[in-house]
Amino acid sequence: MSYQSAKEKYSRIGVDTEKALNTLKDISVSIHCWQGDDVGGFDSADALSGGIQATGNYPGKATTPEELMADIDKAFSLIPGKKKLNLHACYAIFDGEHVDRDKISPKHFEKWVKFAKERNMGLDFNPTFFSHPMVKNNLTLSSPDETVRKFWVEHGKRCIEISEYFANETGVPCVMNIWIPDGYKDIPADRLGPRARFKKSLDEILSVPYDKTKVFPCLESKVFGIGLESYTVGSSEFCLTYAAKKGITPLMDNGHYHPTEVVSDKISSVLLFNETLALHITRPVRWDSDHVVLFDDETREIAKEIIRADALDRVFIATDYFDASINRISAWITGGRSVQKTLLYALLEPSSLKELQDSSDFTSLMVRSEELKTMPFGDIWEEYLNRENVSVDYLSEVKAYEKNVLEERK
Ligand code: RNT
Ligand code: ZN
Repeated sequence: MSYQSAKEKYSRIGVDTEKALNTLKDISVSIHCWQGDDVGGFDSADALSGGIQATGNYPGKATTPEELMADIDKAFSLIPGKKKLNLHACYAIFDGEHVDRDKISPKHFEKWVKFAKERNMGLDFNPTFFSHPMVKNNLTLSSPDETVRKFWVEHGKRCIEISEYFANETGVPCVMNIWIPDGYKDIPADRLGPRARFKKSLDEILSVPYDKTKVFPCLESKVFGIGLESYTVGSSEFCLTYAAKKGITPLMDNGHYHPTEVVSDKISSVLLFNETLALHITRPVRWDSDHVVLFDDETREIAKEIIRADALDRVFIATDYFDASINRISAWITGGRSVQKTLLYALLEPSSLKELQDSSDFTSLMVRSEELKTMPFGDIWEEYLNRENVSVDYLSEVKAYEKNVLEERK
């Protein structure tokens, strides 16, 4: 009932809600596994490092692969749409023998592949260049110590092989994102050297033969990390230029820029010079705090830029945040739904707005844009959830799971 009347209202402004709903259900969003255990992983006892931080101590955190998988199942059952699972190398599962990160291989991810296949899902991957004793003086791929640099190059190479294994097994291409924390707390005496070594390391990693239709290596830039405030090796300029020159995919995380810079404004430029673009959608509060993604202005603007550019087949959309202060399953669902919601909101934007801009009718553009904000968007969203067989209210399900499963964990 309410959907029918909302549909008519949108139709009057030239928007086809059926088309929007059909497009949305096929947009794949890669959900990060690391919200489930505060970026802990299973391969080492080392604390989270690399200038990133998960704050909070909400009870019930997953501490085994089985628990994390169960939590992912719960969260995914309440997130509508097509999903991929985004894994980090530190989530390797060792049955008995333990190998270091420069020696990991597909067999350490067999259980994840089985998990993904049973759910008809693709897998994305990330080498883990942090939380490890071989991170020396906050450096990995840019280290002046050849033993350290080589160790991490090997890790990167192994991860390309694992990514190709994921793609072959699941039949879905694997997006493999390289992010290194490397940087300096205080003013460096040499800015060029570390970046030159990083460039060389990347060239070495990417020299591993891989099928470019199956593995999409990405490079994620950053502005600063905690304890690494003065200099970041993998800056925006470095990563954008490297990716464009090498024909790999640049990755933009919207927590990785100065506070008044917005990723929504960067997407169009990057799309003009790169085949593909990858995004980490997060919510920075004053810094790269990785709060849960909400249905907020900037996330909506990011979604609009993807849709307006007609670039759904060129943009890899992924989430990246970690809040340990609230129920982690709820954090996953709220963030996952928010991304989907912003995409729906963007799909419901009338193309006539562009025409108003081109005819320089900025008065009408402002008025029409404001009118859009009170359209019955919620009714279309609810219709989507119903069609996806996902309940509108997830809080009661999350609370029940907390009581029955999370509270039982010691
Ligand atoms: C860190 C980057 C990076 C990580 C994950 C865990 O600032 O955003 O993407 O969040 O790799
Ligand atoms: Zn990120």
